[in-house]
Amino acid sequence: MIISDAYLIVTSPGRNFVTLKIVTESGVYGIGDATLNGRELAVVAYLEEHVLPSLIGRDASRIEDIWHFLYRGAYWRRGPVTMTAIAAVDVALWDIKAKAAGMPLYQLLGGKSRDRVMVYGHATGRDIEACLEEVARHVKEGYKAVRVQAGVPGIASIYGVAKKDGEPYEPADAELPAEHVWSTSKYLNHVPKLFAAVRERFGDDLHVLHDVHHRLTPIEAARLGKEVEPYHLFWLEDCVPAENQEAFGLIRQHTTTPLAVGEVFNSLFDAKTLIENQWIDYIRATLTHAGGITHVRRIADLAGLYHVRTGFHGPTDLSPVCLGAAIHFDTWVPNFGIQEYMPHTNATDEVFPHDYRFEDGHFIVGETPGHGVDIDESLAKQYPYKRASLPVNRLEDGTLWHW
Ligand code: CS2
Ligand code: MG
Repeated sequence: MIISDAYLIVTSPGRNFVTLKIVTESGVYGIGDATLNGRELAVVAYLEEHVLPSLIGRDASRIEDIWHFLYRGAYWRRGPVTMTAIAAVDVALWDIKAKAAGMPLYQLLGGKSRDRVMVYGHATGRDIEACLEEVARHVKEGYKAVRVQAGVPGIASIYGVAKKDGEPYEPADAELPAEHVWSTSKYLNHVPKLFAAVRERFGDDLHVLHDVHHRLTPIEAARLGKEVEPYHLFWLEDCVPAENQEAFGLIRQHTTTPLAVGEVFNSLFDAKTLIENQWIDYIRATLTHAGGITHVRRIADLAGLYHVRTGFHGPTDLSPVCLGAAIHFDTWVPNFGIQEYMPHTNATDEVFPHDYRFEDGHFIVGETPGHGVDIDESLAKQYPYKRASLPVNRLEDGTLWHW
């Protein structure tokens, strides 16, 4: 299983994706997702300049050794670019190993812990009523869990809400960072009304999630967590920026609302303190940004010791390759929580043919050897890369805040 070639496919069917393809002398190949939203070409440069040349001639079956060659051998360890690059190599190698073994990836990990994987969809609206209509659409489509995000009166543009109701939400929508304005007080005074309206309309059984998107201070998050307890959310996500893991200890003292964090994490060390102190309930770090299956498996195992479950990040800025591999991981991992699911566009799904399928609010994993996702390279060529940046956020007084 000697690696004979390794190259990147950058394509933009509606948004940018970076895919790594590793080919072995036997012709068996694997693919990995290397997409880092708004920083795609940084990962391309890291892989092409510092990783791919050293893969040629290596034994593709030695996944653990190659992982450490790229992690310990990097010297400048961790960080989103490095760990996304490592993840792309890792997932491609697991894809090769499963194909060579003639089995779907979940079998190689340890077999099924469940027959289907519960997902949560995104219900958004520029106001509460519009959001409730989106919740109703998701419930009709069979979703058992829905993330709700609505506009806030007095805030022109807010995370998670498309410019036009019913349109897909794509934050990286400008070549250079758009500048949004944020008001914590307007948000905190308004958002509990959203959850009250959802419970009023849809009752208690629907799993309701919400993403604060890194914008509160710990005591503000504690206030919000306490105020929404009557609506028993499935989770409150990213309520504060998580570089300071200890902040979650303060939030935890004040509220029983479950907490989720970690989509921006890229290694176990970003989450270790949070998990060991049981300051969170769900860990969101997913395969593409946290070093691939080899590393995320270790995060999940540590989390399992402390009653923390997985809740993989899964927006449209992660490709179907990430989603496909994640569904295999979700099907195996003992401490599975939930899988985020934002449907990709038809153009994206055509570029990335796959065997996973959505059914009644869940994903059913495919049985194709490997992770079950491929890339149509000739179709991919039809969608050239176009720089797209994530927005930035300012407070009303102009302070550069967290987006
Ligand atoms: C969000 C993401 O899905 C989520 O939970 O936090 O959509 C996030 O904004 C994007 O991945 C940023 O590229
Ligand atoms: Mg999020």
